[in-house]
Amino acid sequence: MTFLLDVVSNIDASVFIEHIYPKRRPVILRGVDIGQCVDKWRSVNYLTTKGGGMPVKIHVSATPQMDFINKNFTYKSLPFDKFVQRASEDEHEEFFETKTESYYLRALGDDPRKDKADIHQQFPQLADDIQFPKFFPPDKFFSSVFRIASKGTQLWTHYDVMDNLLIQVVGRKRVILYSPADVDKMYLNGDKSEVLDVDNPDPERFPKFLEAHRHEGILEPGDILFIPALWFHNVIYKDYGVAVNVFWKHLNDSQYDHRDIYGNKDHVPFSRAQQILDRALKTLEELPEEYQSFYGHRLISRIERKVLQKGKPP
Ligand SMILES: O=C(O)CCC(=O)C(=O)O
Repeated sequence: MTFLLDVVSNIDASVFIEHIYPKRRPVILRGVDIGQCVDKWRSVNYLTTKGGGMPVKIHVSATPQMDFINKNFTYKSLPFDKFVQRASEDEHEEFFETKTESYYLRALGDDPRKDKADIHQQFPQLADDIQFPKFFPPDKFFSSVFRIASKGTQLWTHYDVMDNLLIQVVGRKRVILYSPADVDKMYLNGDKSEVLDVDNPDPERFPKFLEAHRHEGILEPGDILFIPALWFHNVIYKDYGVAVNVFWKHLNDSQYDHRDIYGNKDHVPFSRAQQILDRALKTLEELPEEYQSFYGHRLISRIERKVLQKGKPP
């Protein structure tokens, strides 16, 4: 079943905070002032000249549908200006594998092993062009991530643990989201879904995915998509595209893994619960197999009863 994402126009911070944020549902926000980037960054020449030649690590793939689980792409490094030039064109004079290869930048921090991405740190020459809406307290800010890709690039379906404003600056983007309530239909491998082709999922391999509710919309330049933590999302760049997303913390600091730099490491209580479960399952191995199965089902029933009592996420 497909639902269209709600589009809400010209709202200010108080409407977002009081009426939209508490619902914890994705929504497209149109007409919010994000600064001059929408006009300025439309020009590839402006972006390359201002952005300069700092090396950036990018994903390069012969096919536009990028697959993180089977890694059908390679990581390469290019100067930022060269990368933007290539991402903005359909065919490349210089290339790594094929002249129609796709490029994707997910900007990293200064030290990619330790630091979070922050557009003000890595791209200060461009950062002043974009204004982030004041929709959350500054001390809850986590990271701001430059995302630039070739036309047609599709990013695998995944969830993040932070709340997210995906600010679309250049080009149109199709976004598809699935509620956390559909987690058991997503065929997860960590934070990523194994269902690569969300438009034509293999019914033999992924029968339950067909029952997931799909929430779909098109982002136009200047739109912002609010993606609440744990909502699965998949994007297709309908054009060469430039976006910045801002992650922030909805929960207390202590519930996030302090080693997380991407905003996708599971919450600390869940990681602890998983370790405890591993120990519980190991303990059951003291019994013969058919007893393990019996008590395993009792554990599942307990978890189901407990989770159902808490109500379903949106
Ligand atoms: O628009 C993109 O490139 C991907 C967005 C995304 O995955 C995110 O903001 O978490």
